[in-house]
Amino acid sequence: MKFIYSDSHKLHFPQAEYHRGEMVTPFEKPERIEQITARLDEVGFTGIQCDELWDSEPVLKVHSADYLQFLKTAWQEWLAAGFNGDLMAGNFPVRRMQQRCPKHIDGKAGFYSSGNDTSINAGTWEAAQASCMATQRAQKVVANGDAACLALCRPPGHHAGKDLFGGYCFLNNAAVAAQMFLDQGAKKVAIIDIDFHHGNGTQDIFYERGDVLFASLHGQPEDSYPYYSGYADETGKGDGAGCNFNFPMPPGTRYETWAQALEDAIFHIQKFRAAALIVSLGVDTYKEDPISFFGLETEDYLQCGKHLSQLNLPTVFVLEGGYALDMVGQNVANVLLGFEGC
Ligand code: 7XA
Ligand code: ZN
Repeated sequence: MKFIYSDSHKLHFPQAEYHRGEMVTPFEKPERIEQITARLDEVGFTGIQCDELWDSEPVLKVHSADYLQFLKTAWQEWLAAGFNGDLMAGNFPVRRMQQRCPKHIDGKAGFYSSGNDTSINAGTWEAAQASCMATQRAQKVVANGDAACLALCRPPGHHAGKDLFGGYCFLNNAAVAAQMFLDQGAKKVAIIDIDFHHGNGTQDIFYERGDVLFASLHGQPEDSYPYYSGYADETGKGDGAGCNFNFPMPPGTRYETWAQALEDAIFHIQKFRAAALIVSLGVDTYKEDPISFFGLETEDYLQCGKHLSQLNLPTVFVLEGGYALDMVGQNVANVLLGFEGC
């Protein structure tokens, strides 16, 4: 299998993250990609460096134009306001407040953000575009006949909504890949999100659309980020009614239980008759992940890949989370190896 990456991901390197009462080195850091690339090389996958410019057309179908403009100019506006250090949102338009975008960047940041966990620095916009471009290239590899391809995305994407960044995400790479299949003629596409965290951004984008099925397996919202979405009774609305499937699971969930949810999701995808599959591939379900609470083992990812291959669909894997640096490469590799029947 080929995997697509861009060295521009290194341009995004937030200084610190507020985590459980402390400022810490961000979990979502450049070394993640180095670890994964090294392991994928070792097991014989083919890495392709991607330097092209992105195509904004499918991106504008899943994100609003004003949000993309915000991302493009946010850093310059932050500097122009005289602020030092990374841009981080600190004020949010919560219940009963005005949903109007302020002029000042400090207010704008909160208007377009879901939390204070995701900072913007000088190279963030370029890195986010490169990450999205890697997805676009992987989608084209699959559209041109490869059974599957991995986009090694950094920053990740599944928490990015139509007009919101957060959870380390800016552009929703999985949504862009799905939109590309549709624009190329597919009638229906499925996205399965196996990251530990609920793919709230992807759900937001497709919640009222009937052309994309979204299924997410994740830590239950009672206990885990993003906290305010991911319940099983969120099933879609309007044209999208019945096309959204959430599988929230409690702390300590191990592979047997998790795999049952995977089978259920696969059953719904088969019934939907999707023409292509996008996998939001996070391996923060791993038992040693520092910010999550499931109990998957490294060998379980082989089985997971095998299950996904049962769908027998053209498949784009899009990297999301996974922060246990010593095993992140092997865990990602195992999903792909299992998918290929190794
Ligand atoms: O899949 N999403 C992630 O791995 C990022 C979760 C961000 C958690 C931040 C909580 N303050
Ligand atoms: Zn995650």
